[in-house]
Formats: sequence, C-alpha cells, structure tokens
Amino acid sequence: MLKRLSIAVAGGLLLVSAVAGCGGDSDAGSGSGSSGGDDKITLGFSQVGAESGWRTANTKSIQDSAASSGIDLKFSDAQGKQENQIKAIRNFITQRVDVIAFSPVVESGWGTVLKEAKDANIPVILTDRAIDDPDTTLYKSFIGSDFVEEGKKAGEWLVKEYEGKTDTVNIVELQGSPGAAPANDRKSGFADVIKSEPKFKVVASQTGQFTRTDGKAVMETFLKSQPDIDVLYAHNDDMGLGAIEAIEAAGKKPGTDIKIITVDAVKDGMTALADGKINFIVECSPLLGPQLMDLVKKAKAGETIPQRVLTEETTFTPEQAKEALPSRKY
Ligand code: GYE
Repeated sequence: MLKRLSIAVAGGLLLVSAVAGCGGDSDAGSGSGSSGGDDKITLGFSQVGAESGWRTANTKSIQDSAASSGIDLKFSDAQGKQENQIKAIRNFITQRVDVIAFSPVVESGWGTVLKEAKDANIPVILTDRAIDDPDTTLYKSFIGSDFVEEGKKAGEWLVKEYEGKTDTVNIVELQGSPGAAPANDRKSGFADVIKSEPKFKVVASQTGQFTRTDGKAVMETFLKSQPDIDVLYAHNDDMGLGAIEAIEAAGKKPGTDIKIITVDAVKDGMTALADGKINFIVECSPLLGPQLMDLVKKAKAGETIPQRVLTEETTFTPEQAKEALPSRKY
C-alpha cells in the first residue's frame, strides 16, 4: 500500500494506474502491463528473499527507485527458492509485463523459463547475480558486482596481513547459499589468491546460507572441531556477525584471536569493523535500483543496452569504516 501511495505521489499522471492496481499485490497484480494501453512501464521483479542486510537494502533501493521513476513494480519474494522464482517469472509472462528483472537464487537451471520470456518478447535483466547459461541472448543485460574480484580482494588483504610470516595460517570459511553466484565466485576468487602461498590452509569450509543464524551455528561447530583457527573468511557480513557471537561465547576475541574478513559493508558490518571485531570488509553495493530502472526504460524503448553493467566498489579497514559510517546509506 505504501508503495502504491508513493508511486501516486511521484507523478500525477500515474495516479490512475496506481489506483487501478490496488486490487492486487506483488506478482498477483492485475496486470496493467503493455496490454493496458497506457505508457506506464510495468516491471516484474523476482527477489531472492530477505536473508541479509544486503538484501533488505537492495529491495528498498529497487522499490524506491521504481516509485520515483514512475515504473509500476510487481515485486515477488522467492524466499530463497528457485522454483518460486520460476513461477514468478511465468506469472510475469502471463501478465505481459514490459520487462522482467530478477536476482537468481542459484546460477544454473534458467534456460527453459528464460526461453519462454524470450519467445514472449519480454526483455529480461539479471540483477545482482549471474546465471551460468552460455546463451547470452536469454537476457538483455546483467547489472551487478564482480564477485570473483571481491574474493580476490579478500585474499589479497590476507596475503599482505601475513607478509613475511612463515607459520601456517588456519582459515575457516563460511560460504554463501549453495549454488549462488556470489558463493561460488567469492570462494574461487579467494582460493585463487591464497593458493600462491602454501602456509594458507582452509581447514573448514561450509555454507552459512548468507544468514546470521546459520553463520553463528556453523561457526560454533568450527570452533568445536578446529582447535586452532587464525582467520575467518565469511562471504557476507551477516554470517560474520553471527560468527562473532559464537566466537565471543567461546571466550575468544573476534578481530584479535581470530581475524575476520567479510563482504558487503552494510551498516552492522561496518560498525563491527569500526569496533575492531571485523578486520577487513570488501564492499558490495546493493544500491542497484536507479541503474536498473534506467536499463528497464531503455529496454522498453527498444534501445540497445550494455550486456554487462558493473558496479563500482571499494574495501574498508577499521579506520576507513569509522570515517564512512556517518554517511553510510545502508
Ligand atoms: O552479498 C549477500 C546476499 O547476491 C550480492 O546475497 C548478493 C549477496 C550478498 O544475501 O549478503
């Protein structure tokens, strides 16, 4: 309701369609898409879920920028399940939305449904995460980060941190949700960099599902099974934050007894970094909404859009986190 209200406020012109859309919500909406005859763009968006602070900020960015761009957003939450995303995409096709965008839960298994969208002439934009299908004609563009690069940045920090030291460095890794591009790529980018020095040993690596709860639970098992952990590499802040609770409960000092590297740089992660509980964060921006809406408009207008739109990102040390925190948007 709030969303529809802000759409109405964003432009008087859109009021009629906003009111007309009140009968339905999210992907079950009444379908005021290209068949409706008005020139308002309808975007069907299937989100992964609400697993992390990153995801919450990403959802907000997409909803806010759709509203301020006057785009009618049909938002669907897949609750972490690929089957729900496939269903949502099929619904969007039936409703004849103008553009479909989605953030794929996993990398593989998209060929059939995306072929259906292509046959229906509905452009698809991959948001945040890639798919592994070699047929790049199945989507118009992919907007998001380079996750391999993020993993490499995490590894490079570690190599520097232990420069000149010869003792073995025991690393535990909390992976993102199985099969997701950021889990696969952050793992491989990191592994690629640290393999240059045999002193780095990943002694345990398991999924923490990108959530705080699982990050904490898996770290508890790591702490029990691994007597000597030097470093934790977590594929996102939330799992790192959960792990911090487990480390403290085990009587150890996060950031000191166990060094911690995470990815995302959401506010809670940055606060823990500023407090010295995390040692290094690789940024991954969730604020994809404005660029996505821009691509949606261009795709609808039939303009050629770049196949790949890369987000710009940085890294943070505790000092840099202290500086950045007051103006941090997410
Ligand atoms: O890093 C993590 C999440 O796909 C980049 O998904 C995203 C990842 C993000 O939930 O926190």
